[in-house]
Amino acid sequence: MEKDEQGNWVLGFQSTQPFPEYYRVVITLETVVDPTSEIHVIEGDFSQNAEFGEELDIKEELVEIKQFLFSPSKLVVKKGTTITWINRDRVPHTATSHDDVFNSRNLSLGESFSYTFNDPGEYNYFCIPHPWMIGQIIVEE
Ligand SMILES: [Cu+2]
Repeated sequence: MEKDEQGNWVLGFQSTQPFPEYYRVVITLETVVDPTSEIHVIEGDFSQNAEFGEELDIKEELVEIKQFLFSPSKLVVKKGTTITWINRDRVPHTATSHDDVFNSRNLSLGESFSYTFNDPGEYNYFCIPHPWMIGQIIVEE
């Protein structure tokens, strides 16, 4: 581990959440610990682009596609939120908006697609091979 200018320990890790990317994590330690000791983060913020000292605002959400369902099927988020869909099924699925705002194309097992919602509104989407699979994203100001 390394320390940043503020004395925070900085480490890289692969999120236990099923995000497909690595996140940088800043932990402020309230006690002195041996840097080789194992640290368990019970509560924390994470962000891909956070600067040191910046207040972290989590704007990432995950929708899992499994057993022919979008889960959660409805999400309410703030504008600027990036949503990642990941396919957990063995058959390909898509996340395709009705108005062509986003289209993941076919996602195989384990593949993911991300889209950042910068405009408030209601986005309805479905899966092209299985059009009865539907979901909704509501983006608030
Ligand atoms: Cu599908």
